[in-house]
Amino acid sequence: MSILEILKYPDLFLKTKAKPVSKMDEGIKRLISDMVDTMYFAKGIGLAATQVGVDKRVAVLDVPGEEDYQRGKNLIVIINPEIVVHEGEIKYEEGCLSVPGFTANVKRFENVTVRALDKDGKGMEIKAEGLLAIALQHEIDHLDGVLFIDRLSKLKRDIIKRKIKKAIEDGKKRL
Ligand code: GNR
Ligand code: NI
Repeated sequence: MSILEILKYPDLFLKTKAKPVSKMDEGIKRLISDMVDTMYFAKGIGLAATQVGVDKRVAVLDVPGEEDYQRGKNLIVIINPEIVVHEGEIKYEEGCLSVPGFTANVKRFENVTVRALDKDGKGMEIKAEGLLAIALQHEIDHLDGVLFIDRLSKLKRDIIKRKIKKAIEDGKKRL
C-alpha cells in the first residue's frame, strides 16, 4: 500500500485527457488500491487517476450518505466512466484536493446515470443524485483534464486563479 502524491494546480498534467483502460491487470489493481488509500489519507470524497499523475480513466469515490459515515461503506471504483443520462441542474460549493484551500459554486447536472466498469472489470450503472452525482461529474471532469475552476465564468475563474497565484507566492515567501 502506498500513499501517492496529489498534483496541485497549476500542474499542467491536470490538463491531460486520460486514456481508457483496456485490460484489468495487476498494475490497474495496484493503482486502484493506492488511490483508495490516498483518497482516505487526504480526506477526500473522490480521487481521479489524473490527480496522481496517471493518464488512465480510473476514479474512486466514497461519498458519505445520510447515516453515520463509515469508511468504505460507500466506496465506488469506476473505470472508463461515461454519463449516459443526465437531468436537471444544481449549483454546489465544490472543493478539490488539487486546488487546496479554495472553493467555488459550480453548476452541474442534478441527476446522472454513469456507466462504467467496476474493479473486477464488470460493467455496471450507477444512478446518482445529490453529492454523489456532483462528485461523479467532478471526477469524470478530471479524467478529461478539467478542473472545477474551468467550469466558472471567465470573470470568476480569473478572480480565483489570481487568488490561488497570490496564495502560492505568499506561501513561497514563508519558506
Ligand atoms: O473531497 C472532495 N470534496 C468535494 C466537494 C464538493 C464537490 C466535489 C468534491 S471532490 C473532492 C475530492 C477531489 O478533489 N476529487 O477530485
Ligand atoms: Ni478534484
